[in-house]
Amino acid sequence: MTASDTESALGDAYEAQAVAAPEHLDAFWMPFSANRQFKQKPRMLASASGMHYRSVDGREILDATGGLWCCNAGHARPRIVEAVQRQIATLDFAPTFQMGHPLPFVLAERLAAIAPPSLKHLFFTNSGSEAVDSALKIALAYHRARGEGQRTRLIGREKGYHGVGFGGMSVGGMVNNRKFFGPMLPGVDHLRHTLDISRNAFSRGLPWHGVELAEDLERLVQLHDASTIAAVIIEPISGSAGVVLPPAGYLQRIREICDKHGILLIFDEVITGYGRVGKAFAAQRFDVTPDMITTAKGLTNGSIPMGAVFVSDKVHEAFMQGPENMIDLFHGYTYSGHPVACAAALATLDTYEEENLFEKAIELGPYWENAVHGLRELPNVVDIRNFGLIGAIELAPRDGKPGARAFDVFTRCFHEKDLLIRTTGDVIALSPPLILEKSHIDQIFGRIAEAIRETN
Ligand code: PXG
Repeated sequence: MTASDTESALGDAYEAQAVAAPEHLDAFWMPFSANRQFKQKPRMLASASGMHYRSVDGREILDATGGLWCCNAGHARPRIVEAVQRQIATLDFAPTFQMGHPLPFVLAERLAAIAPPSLKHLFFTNSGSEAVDSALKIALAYHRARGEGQRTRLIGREKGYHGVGFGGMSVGGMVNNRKFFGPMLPGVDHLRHTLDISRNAFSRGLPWHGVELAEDLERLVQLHDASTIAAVIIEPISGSAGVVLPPAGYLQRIREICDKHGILLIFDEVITGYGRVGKAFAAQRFDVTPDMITTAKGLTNGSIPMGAVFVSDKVHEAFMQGPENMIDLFHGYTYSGHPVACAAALATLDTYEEENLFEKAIELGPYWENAVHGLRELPNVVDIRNFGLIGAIELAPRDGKPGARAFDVFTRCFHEKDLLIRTTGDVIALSPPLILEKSHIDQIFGRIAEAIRETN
């Protein structure tokens, strides 16, 4: 056997291992999962292409969740695959601490070009959680650099999800993500959430009621004093807590109050970024510009882990004072600006651009909206929410068993309907790849409707 025969035999062996159902499931402790339940009846994906996964038992599964809100351009896109393959063979790793390589510079410039005009500086991470913790640290250090180091308080919102670092968890507002882990960061407070089914059920697009909830921020300023508050972090649209939309005018009002009091505003766009709502970022769709935007997921189309914080000129400038030989931000990750992740991100941006994918949520939005609201009369449906290519169907919980009904719909969809959806509590949350066509929308809602009807 020649060396290249040996290599290709090894390649075949790796490939075979990646698509067959594994014999042993015990060692992998799965994240955010009911491990024992899963391991009794696994749901296992082996390969993917375009709008579909293929399961280890050979079924084609229609992906209505973009993986986990990441694969905005669909799966296994040729440009991304090739860019990653080439880059890993050219430069597998290079440090970015006091060293450089071209790609993060090129990528940062490309990203700045699609961001709101004042957000021109990019800090790279490996995940949304790290992007959030980086943004919170930048906010604290920004105030200190300007001589307002007493501004240390961080404000999040109920039902917010900002990942799982101690910072993101502390400003987050989902009870199960918080209650097991002790006191978290001190000096954090929360705005009330904006979900109000009693007034806004079955709203199409943004809900009309609730703009006054933005005044909560004014109330917290009265309680703590603006001089103690560093930043407010919110998702323009919350995803993990079950798709919570901002009432019309709410984000504008939050921006005004932040401006009035010198508080930084951070939009966590880990799920709304990269075309999910019909522009590159929700900030542009809602015409509200924050001081920082945190992103991940769609940045590389989910292909290689990467996150990015977009930082405003104003914030960045505060760090570029003092002696030039001083490190300006004592923060970073070994893999900040990893060459393979950068290559994946650049090819992802090319794919989005070539296929005009940031506009797809506007083009298909009305069809999507009609389709999701078409489920309104089904049993147990208590609310339907939508914006861009995001949809949520909220079911009434079973007595004493919150989440169980939606989870049954989810497993029925996977095993019997060849459809991947995502549920959180009793909410079915949908975020399909932006390459979908009307026929996929019909399939998604046809199959979900059957599953809801068959679930008691
Ligand atoms: N911020 C937001 C707004 C997110 O949605 C994170 C931060 C954390 O990103 P990482 O890359 O550290 O996971 C997220 C992640 C769901 C779901 O089903 C959403 C996320 C993750 C897993 C599931 O809604 N979002």
